[in-house]
Amino acid sequence: MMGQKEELMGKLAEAVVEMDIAAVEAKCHEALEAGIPAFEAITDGLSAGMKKVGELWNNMEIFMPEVMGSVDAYYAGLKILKPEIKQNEKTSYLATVVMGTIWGDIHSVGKDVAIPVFEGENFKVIDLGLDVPVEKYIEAIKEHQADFVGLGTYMSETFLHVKDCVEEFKKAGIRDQVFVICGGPAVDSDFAKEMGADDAWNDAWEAVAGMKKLIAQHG
Ligand code: B12
Repeated sequence: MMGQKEELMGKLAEAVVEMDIAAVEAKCHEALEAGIPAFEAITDGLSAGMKKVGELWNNMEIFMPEVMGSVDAYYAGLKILKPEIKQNEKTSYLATVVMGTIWGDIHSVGKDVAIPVFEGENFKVIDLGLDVPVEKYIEAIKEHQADFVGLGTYMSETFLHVKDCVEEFKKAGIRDQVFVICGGPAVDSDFAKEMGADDAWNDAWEAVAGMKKLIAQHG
């Protein structure tokens, strides 16, 4: 059974890489019929496929049309699996994350790939959308008593907004209540920290490891 499950998850991931929506949908149904928990199919199948797409993209082995094709296949699978996540599959959340693409920036793919990866790792995520003004982050941090605020910054210029964001969080008296984390291709961990954030990653899976580390270090 173990081997069969791994094989199916491998095929699901491969179908995402191949941009094959029909195959993704078929494999998702097959996974559910085989009794594989939806959460695991998202993490080990769909997200694993997007991870591979990210690697191929970074190595310039594929280009934007392929990335977008894989994202479409990914969403087609997510549409089938997400409603099947049983409440008891999520014992308790590790932490709550409010996140969105920062103002001046409308790149959405990175955020939409990162969110299910975080959810698959048992983080509760509230998606604030695109072009998010600082006031909206502040409101959401308070409303959801967030542990993390995720700033999606996909250009050098919008990465610089992190500094203003942190200043405004301080003014609102909430800076010490949340970990401020950033993501996107243009981020740099040291520079993010210089701007007052806690950390930054250009890879959602590395971010998960880093977020768990922050929780462990600070409680
Ligand atoms: C697709 C794309 C677009 C699409 C966006 C479509 C969409 N719906 O998102 C379109 C065509 C609209 C676009 C527009 C522009 N773009 Co553009 N775009 C890209 C491109 C090619 C791919 C981005 C992408 O989807 N990557 C795939 C995802 C999965 O990767 P990712 O975003 O890094 O996300 C991963 C991690 O960063 C992490 N992550 C993501 N979010 C978060 C959040 C948190 C909190 C954490 C912890 C982690 C995390 O998880 C993901 C998985 O690991 C990049 C090139 C590149 N190298 O990235 C340029 C790029 C980002 N764009 C760029 C530019 C300049 C622009 C434009 C200004 C172009 C123009 N002159 O019009 C406009 C800006 C519009 C605006 N105001 O935002 C530049 C930015 C350069 C810079 N360093 O400043 C890039 C780098 C291209 C380049 N080399 O010049 N773009």
